[in-house]
Amino acid sequence: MKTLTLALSIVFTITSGAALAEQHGHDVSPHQMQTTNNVTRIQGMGALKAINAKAGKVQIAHEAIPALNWPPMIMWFVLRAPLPNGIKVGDSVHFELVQSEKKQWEIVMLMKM
Ligand SMILES: [Cu+2]
Repeated sequence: MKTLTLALSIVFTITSGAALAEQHGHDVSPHQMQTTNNVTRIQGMGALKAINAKAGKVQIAHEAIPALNWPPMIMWFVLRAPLPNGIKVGDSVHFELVQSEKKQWEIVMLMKM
């Protein structure tokens, strides 16, 4: 009986983990982040994967961002901050995100680590 309970809880853990990954969307505001006038800045770390200077976007393989319930993943971000001099694809970066009016998380600070 104990073995069965344990097995069931393992299955449950794996399933909920997968469900969480599927829910990871960047245009939806997580409910715990609702604020009125405060600007919430979220810290992130990762590796720079690509730069699209023309579109003002950077692709980052970011680490998990618990504050947003995001697992590690590779994604494009709108860059609202200047691209640091000499930064290149492959560099480790630290960044800060602010949510846009369209509920999109955009980079307002990008720094090479
Ligand atoms: Cu992401």
